[in-house]
Amino acid sequence: MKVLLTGFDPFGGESLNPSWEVVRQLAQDDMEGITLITVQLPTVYGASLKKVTTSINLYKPDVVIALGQAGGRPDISIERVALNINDAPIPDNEGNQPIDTSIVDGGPAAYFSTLPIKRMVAELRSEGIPASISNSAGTFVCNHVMYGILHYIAEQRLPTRAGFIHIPYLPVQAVLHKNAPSMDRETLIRGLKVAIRAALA
Ligand code: PCA
Repeated sequence: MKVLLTGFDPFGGESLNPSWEVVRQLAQDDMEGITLITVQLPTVYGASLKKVTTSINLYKPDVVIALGQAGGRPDISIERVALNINDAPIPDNEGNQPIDTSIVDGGPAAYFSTLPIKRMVAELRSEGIPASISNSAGTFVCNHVMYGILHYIAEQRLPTRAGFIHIPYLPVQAVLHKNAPSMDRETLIRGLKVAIRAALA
């Protein structure tokens, strides 16, 4: 099984992005039976999408899992749905801040994840890792990428399954945000391995 796993570069004044920290580590760990392709996406509207669709076209993965930071969330959240909207609460890493624009003009209002999201949550919890389904990936670059991946797969009629996972701050980030929850690196890495296996099962 070939899995394309993506993480983002830091944004919003953070010095790191836990999504890339996790992806970077997983690239070095061997996961039996899985060919893992890892790509870093810029936290930039448009450019992120271009890079991920180019990677899908190049590597032809069976499964695409994109990861992003969701500061303030307490657990590993498996996204259910991506909306056809860009509504940036802050500028992206190139200063773009689209407000209420479509990702794809005339595209469907939403796409559902094609990963087994309930199974992924159940497996994570059974391994003692806090996880839940999320019904909104937000309206920033993560939602943009999730929508764009699912739209590309639909348009190209690929058999590829895809979805998005948001993860909390690392403790080293959370100390700078009063009362923010965090999850440690080891748990995130273990959790992502469980989630990837569950997605492929
Ligand atoms: N999180 C942002 C974009 C990049 C990232 O890691 C988001 O939730 O949209």
